[in-house]
Amino acid sequence: MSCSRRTQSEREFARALKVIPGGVNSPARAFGAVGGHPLIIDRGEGQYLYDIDGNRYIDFVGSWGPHILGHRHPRVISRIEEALKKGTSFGAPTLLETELAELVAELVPCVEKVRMVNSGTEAAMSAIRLARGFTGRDKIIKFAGCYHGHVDSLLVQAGSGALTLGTPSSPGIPQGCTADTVVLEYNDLDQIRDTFAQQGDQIACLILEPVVGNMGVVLPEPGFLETIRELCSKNGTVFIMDEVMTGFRVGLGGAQQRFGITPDICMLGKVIGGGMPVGAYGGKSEIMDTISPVGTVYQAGTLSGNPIAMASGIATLECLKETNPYPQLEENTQRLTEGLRSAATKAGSPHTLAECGSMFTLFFNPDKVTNYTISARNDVELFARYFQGMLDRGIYLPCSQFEANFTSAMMTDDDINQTIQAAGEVLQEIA
Ligand code: HOZ
Repeated sequence: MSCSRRTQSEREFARALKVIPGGVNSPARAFGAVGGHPLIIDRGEGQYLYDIDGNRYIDFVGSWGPHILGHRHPRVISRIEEALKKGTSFGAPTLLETELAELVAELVPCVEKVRMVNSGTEAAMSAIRLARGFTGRDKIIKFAGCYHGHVDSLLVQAGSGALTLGTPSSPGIPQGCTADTVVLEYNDLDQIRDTFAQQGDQIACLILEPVVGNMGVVLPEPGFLETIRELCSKNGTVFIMDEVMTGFRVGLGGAQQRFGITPDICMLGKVIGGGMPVGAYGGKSEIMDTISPVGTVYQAGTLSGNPIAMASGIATLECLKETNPYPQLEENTQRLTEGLRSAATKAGSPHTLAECGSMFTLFFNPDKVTNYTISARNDVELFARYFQGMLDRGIYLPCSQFEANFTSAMMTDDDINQTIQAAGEVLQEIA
């Protein structure tokens, strides 16, 4: 299938540019690193996206993670429709909020209590404030290449769009906001041990992505999460896992269940909203009860726990719980990455592949990517050519070498074969 006719998207993007900065409502979508213009999407159905020119694409973005069940899953849509009949927002408690909170507490190991917000950024901002309020300390540890939304204190050597667009730290953030942020290299245990030895009693929290999805997929090396758990417990530091991407994605109980390491607090987003704007942070009651109105750490939101978003999240988590698509998802993803690996080897492209559950990255880098320094050496020009070649063949990938690819439960053998075949052609072409 050739999808080179994208004239309507081009025209409509030019129109958007006049009234929206960069034509997009989030910079990661702008195609800045790959050239050309974004597709303007008309609709999604299962594993496919359709642009306004009528082209169909196999979707490996899945709205950057939420659509593990594919687009417009019938159970999700019908639950949303049911909720819509009752009203869109009340600013008062509903049964749906308790129902989703109960599901999250049942499925996610660290969660005893959970607070719903509207995005991953909001969850990160609130979790950091909570940890500081709970411990009475100011310092936080984050890792280079991890991305936790556009929170001021965390937008330092950040991944995702910040890394893609070459601005891993942003103007507009007063120096004071990041003065208490200690940035360390992912997977470097010596650095972490030294930092705790020197300032352990001042560190409110350590925040990380347990499997990084925002400098491409980077896995924790054996012992990394275990040692962090130990050091945090010993030093009275709140261990925050950012499971916005990995939650309900690398397994029903997220990365914390997969690796058997329980943080004190975790952040959730993406899959928990089933495609609606939801974020959440939850953990031990002892810590969560520091939040207002039980405690004094303030955090609020007019649309938090929105009934339509809750309905979408409940349907998604119930469906995941009942159907357990994870083994199949993992098998499909492995078959795909094996195919990509042999296509890249055959074409002589410098590459490594990383995968976890239904997340993966084909790195244009001959070295195993274990941290930000190595990921920064990826051949982004080669990636841009690969991306465009795949798009022309009806395969929609994240428009950045530094974002995770996601498979969905709707993908068939044919979709996987078609993707491997396309990659083989493109990699030969650009070699
Ligand atoms: N946070 C997303 C990437 N890791 C980007 C979201 C978007 O631009 O839509």
